[in-house]
Amino acid sequence: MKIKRFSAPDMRRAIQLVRQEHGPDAVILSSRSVDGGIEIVSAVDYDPELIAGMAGAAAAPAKATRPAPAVSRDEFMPSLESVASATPPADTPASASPESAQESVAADTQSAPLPRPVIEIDWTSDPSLKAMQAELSTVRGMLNEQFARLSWADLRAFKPARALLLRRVGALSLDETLAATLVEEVAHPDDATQAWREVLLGLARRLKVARQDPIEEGGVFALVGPTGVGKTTTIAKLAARHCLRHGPESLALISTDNFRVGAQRQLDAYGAILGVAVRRAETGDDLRRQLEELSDRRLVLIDTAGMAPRDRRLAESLGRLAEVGNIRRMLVLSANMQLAVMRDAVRFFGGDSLAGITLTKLDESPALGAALSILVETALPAVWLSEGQRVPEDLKLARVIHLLGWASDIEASDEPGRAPPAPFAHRPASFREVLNADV
Ligand SMILES: Nc1nc2c(ncn2[C@@H]2O[C@H](COP(=O)(O)OP(=O)(O)OP(=O)(O)O)[C@@H](O)[C@H]2O)c(=O)[nH]1
Ligand SMILES: [Mg+2]
Repeated sequence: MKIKRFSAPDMRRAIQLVRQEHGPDAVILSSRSVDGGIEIVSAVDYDPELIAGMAGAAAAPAKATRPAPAVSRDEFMPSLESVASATPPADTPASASPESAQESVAADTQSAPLPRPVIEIDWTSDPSLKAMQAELSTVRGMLNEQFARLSWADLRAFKPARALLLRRVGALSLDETLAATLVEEVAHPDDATQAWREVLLGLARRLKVARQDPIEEGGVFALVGPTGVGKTTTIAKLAARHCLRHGPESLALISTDNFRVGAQRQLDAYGAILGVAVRRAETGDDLRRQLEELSDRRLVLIDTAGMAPRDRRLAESLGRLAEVGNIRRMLVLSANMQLAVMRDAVRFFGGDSLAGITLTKLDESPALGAALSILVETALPAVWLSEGQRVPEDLKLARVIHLLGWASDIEASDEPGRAPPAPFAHRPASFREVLNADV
């Protein structure tokens, strides 16, 4: 790279000098008015990295406090034509001598006035790159589809028994990868009964449930989850069970749902029926104080406001719970939610810090696949299962056999001539026989 400083009485003359010396490829690095004329620094064989390095070094102290603006190559290096037509800025300080028409400036000179801005070209917003990106993602989608078809065709051609089994497992609406893994693990795919048993056992091995009923353990539980999944109803069911076993004195209910009119009243109504005091906590400090006062209670159940996982207020509400220690957060999910929605809820309502998952509305769920998949994916224990609106009857401590019973009975009921799902209570015995195992 060659850099030179040119001085001339006016811009037109200066440009001519640049052209004569550097030719049409010259790049103007800077221009300023000086006593009796104009001074231009230009370059040929331009090396942007060298310039950026020099400019960056020169601008380093300022960068610490304020980042340099991104400057495109065109903004940074005006063409000869645009500079020629521009008038030099009036307030630019003059210092160089006008006498010398041309003064050589070495590329490594310390004294040359070098441009200050750091060059940062944002290639990611280049339209041609964006178009290419879009095209690549279309091609990837098409390839994925082709591969998916190929694998199904291959499976049918070379492993017909597994293909049939995969179709049967598909009726459970499990996550596809989980379903494929379960089928792959089957040792006796040709024996349909044995193969189905192996699939269910594979699923059973992956499911966790609470060892003991948390109501018997006691402690402080907050039920969290999306809107309308049945948090308050589940609290009412748990409270009623607790009252039946241990009396109302050792139980307290707290509502932190301050967002909606009527939310408090719903819990108050259940509290009044059971003879249990219902408290209200508006802030983290408030909640801490209430819990201190209730430290002699065997069980404290906290009802929270139902919110969409991405709701801004969720962070505030969860922050309030996190401020106070020793609260076990129980995520409530409706079994008929889509798997993607469940994943979102797990992520936003606490992920690994959750104590477990309670599934509601099993009675309204055509398949349990999404619920079973989220339990397998998160390795969180299923705690309670709710299968209706009746308080307190329609709640059960989750057991693997219940979950599998629901899933497989619903699957079986799709077969013509099969009876619809039997009521919850009648399933386990026969199901144990099918599995021939203690789950
Ligand atoms: N079918 C059926 N309905 C249920 C079940 N659990 C709760 N419900 C009903 O679902 C509706 C919502 O229940 P709530 O307990 O108010 O739900 P929530 O999660 O507290 O709702 P928000 O506080 O608004 O977020 C009510 O009509 C309940 O009766 C269940 O297991 N099965
Ligand atoms: Mg509620």
